[in-house]
Order: sequence, then structure tokens, then C-alpha cells
Amino acid sequence: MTAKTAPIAIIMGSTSDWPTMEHAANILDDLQVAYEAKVISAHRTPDRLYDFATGAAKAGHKVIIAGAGGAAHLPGMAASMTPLPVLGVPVESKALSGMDSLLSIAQMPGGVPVGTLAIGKSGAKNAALLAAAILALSDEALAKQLNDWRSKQTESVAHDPKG
Ligand code: RP5
Repeated sequence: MTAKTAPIAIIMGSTSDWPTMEHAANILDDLQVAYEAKVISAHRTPDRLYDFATGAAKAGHKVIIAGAGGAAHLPGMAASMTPLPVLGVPVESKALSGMDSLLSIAQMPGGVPVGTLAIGKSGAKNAALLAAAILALSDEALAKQLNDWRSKQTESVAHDPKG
């Protein structure tokens, strides 16, 4: 059987981004959406970035989740080389608590969009939920999975603050 390319690619600038980006992977596991996770650094491995981004659509990916911290150029540079939607996750940096990452990812020039999420874990989770919602537009089974996930989340919220 030919291996099918995962619809979602999760890319990140460094292995040090994984503790944040694994929250995106966990959501996709819950939703049973296939993904590939790869370390691609805009600065340390520019050729790897070029090869990935220029080939991502042809390879069969549908949405790219890109996480990076500090001078976080990975999502924007990926977006400049692919027609696929790119969701950027600002990873919390040590020096500036992720404000540098957030601004680097959000402040794209008009014409090259990156859908920018919150800094850190919430951003990674929401990037995965948004990526799944994009795929669910043309996938009824996934739309149901996503609705079920949201219902479970709603049910899990306590009424009593003391637990
Ligand atoms: C960025 O630099 C990465 O996305 C990471 O968040 C940050 C620090 O990388 P390391 O020095 O931990 O490899 O490119």
C-alpha cells in the first residue's frame, strides 16, 4: 500500500520547540488526524526549509503548523514559498517571554499571510484545532470528531470553582 502523505505538517525551528509543539500533536492524535512533525530552522537549515516549503503542496500536505521562537522567521518564510495555509505558533522565548516570537510571526507584510496564534501551549493547541477545522470543511467525519471534542470540553468545565 502506498503511504499517504499526512494532511498536516508540524514544523518547528528547533528540538527545543517540541515541548510546546507537542500540544498541537496531542490534539491531532485525539482527533485522529495524521501529521508529520519535522525540525526545520529558517536560519540554521535554510535549504531544508526551501525544499520542504516549495514541495509541501505537491507532497500532499493541506495545512502547515509552524512553531518558532525568538527571531521567529520560520512561519513567514514557509508562507512565502507555499500556497498552503500556514498557522504560526510563537514559542515562548527565554529572553523576551515570546513577545519577540509573537511579533516576528504576526507582523507579516500584506500579501503573505500567516495565521498567528497565542504564545505557547494555548497557541499550539489552537493551531491544531484550527488546522482540523480547515480540513473538516471537506471532511464530514472529521467535522463530527471536532464537534464531539468541543462537546467533551464543554462538559468537562466544572460549575463549582472548588472542584
Ligand atoms: C528558533 O530559535 C527556534 O524556533 C527556537 O525557539 C529558538 C531557540 O533555538 P535553540 O537555540 O533552542 O535550538 O530558531
